[in-house]
Amino acid sequence: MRIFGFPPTRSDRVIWALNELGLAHEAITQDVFQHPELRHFHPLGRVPALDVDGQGLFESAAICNYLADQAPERGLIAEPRTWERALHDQWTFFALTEMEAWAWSTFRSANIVPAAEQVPAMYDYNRNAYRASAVALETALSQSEYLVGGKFTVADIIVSWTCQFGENLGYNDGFEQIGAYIQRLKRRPCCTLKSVRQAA
Ligand SMILES: N[C@@H](CCC(=O)N[C@@H](CS)C(=O)NCC(=O)O)C(=O)O
Repeated sequence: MRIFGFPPTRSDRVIWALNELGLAHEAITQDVFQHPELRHFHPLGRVPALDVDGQGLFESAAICNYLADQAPERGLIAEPRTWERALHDQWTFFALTEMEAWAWSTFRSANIVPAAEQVPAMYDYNRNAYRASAVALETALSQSEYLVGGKFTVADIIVSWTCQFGENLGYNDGFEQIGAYIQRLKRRPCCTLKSVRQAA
C-alpha cells in the first residue's frame, strides 16, 4: 500500500490509523501534488489518496474505514452489520457533513482561494452552523469518553480531526467535553492531531 499525503492535511487521519493498526505502508510525502501518479489514485488530485495494488481509494474517512476493516483483530472499527457500526457511520458522517464542511468553507475561503473568490460574509454563518452541530457531540462526549462502544476506535480519529480543525478556528469555545476529548486523544502515541493546520 502507498499513501499519498503529508501533514498538516487530512492525510494525518490515515497515517494515524495506519500506525494504530500497525499496517505496513509506503508514505509519499514529497511534492505530492506534482506526483505524476496522484490523479490516477485521486480524480481531483487531492490528498489523502491510497494506492492498494494499483487501485485508488480517496476520501480520508473511507480510507480509514477500509484500513481498519483489514485488521479486524485490532478492534479499531465495529464489525459490519452491527449496531455499533451504524453508530460509527452516524458519528463520522455527522462530523464530516454537519461540522467539518462549515469549518472547511471558512478555512478554504480565508486561506486557500484567491482574494476575489473569498466570501467573508459566510464566516459567522459557518461558525454558527458548526457550533449548533457541535452541541450534539458535546452531549455525547459527556456520556462516554469515546464515540462508539466506550473505547477508542477509528471514529475517534475521524471525528477528533474535525474537532481539532474547529478548535484552530476558535469554533469550540465553551465546549469543555470536546476540548477534553481532543486532549485525551493527543495522549495516544500515534496521534497526529497536533499537526492539524491553523487558520492564517
Ligand atoms: N473530503 C476529503 C478532502 C480532501 C482535501 O480537500 N484535501 C486537501 C488537503 S486537507 C487537498 O488535497 N487540497 C488540495 C487541493 O484542494 O487542491 C477527504 O477527507 O479526504
